[in-house]
Amino acid sequence: MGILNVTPDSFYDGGRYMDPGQALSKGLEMAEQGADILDVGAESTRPGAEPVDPREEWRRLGPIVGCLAQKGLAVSVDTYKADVARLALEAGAAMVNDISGGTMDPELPTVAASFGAALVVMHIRGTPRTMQVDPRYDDLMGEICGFLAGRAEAAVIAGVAPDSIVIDPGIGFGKKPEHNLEILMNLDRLRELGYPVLVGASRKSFIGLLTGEPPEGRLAGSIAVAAAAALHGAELVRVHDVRETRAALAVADALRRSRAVKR
Ligand code: HH2
Repeated sequence: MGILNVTPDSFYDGGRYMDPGQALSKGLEMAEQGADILDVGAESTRPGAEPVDPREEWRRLGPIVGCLAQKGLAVSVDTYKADVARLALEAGAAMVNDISGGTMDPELPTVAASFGAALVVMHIRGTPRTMQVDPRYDDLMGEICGFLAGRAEAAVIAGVAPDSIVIDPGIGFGKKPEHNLEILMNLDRLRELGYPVLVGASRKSFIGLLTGEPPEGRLAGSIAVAAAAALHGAELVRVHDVRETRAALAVADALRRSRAVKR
């Protein structure tokens, strides 16, 4: 899943794709490099971010979602707002990526269901504005699995087909660096819920803490995390750098398959 943020303030690609022409070129480039899904977002959800008005969100998204979908590409819209999701699905998006797991706008799963769209159900603790204020867990994996199981069930009750649901532990969304590492090493717990697992760790700050690099210097660390996530059971990874990640995943996938070979 290639990331395309049409925002002025995303933590890595903010301000680069506000011009629809540039956004479109980036989307097409990622598709050529091997992205199976293009995840287009118009509100940064980095720690401390403030919500964007839904009309402004759609003003940014509209030209991009429609154009990419018309080219036959699988477009995901990164929004937690049902009204924005509806407009994107009408314009041809095939997936809604909801960082709140349906908790911020309970109508969102119903909207996804009415279009027969795929739905990413992500775990978050709090809101982007508050989530990194000393997050604590008694049982990290148990609490994330409980949340995702409940939210996926709510989506199914709203009419989303179970095989259209993807779950995501929400790396960096109400998590300390050590939480992110523990999640990445325990993805098999999430797989037990029976849904494909998505991991989005690309260029996030815990990688910077490990490598000492700013977002611009976190490519190598991000590739290491994507490969590790794939080896531990992630079926999808959400990344800024499609070509490099594709190559790493080809190797990780070969390694994973060879584990299954019995001699
Ligand atoms: N991370 C971000 C945004 N959306 N969606 C899912 N499913 N999983 C994630 O981990 C995830 C997400 C944050 O990253 P990014 O879009 O690069 O930055 P920003 O929120 O600043 O736009």
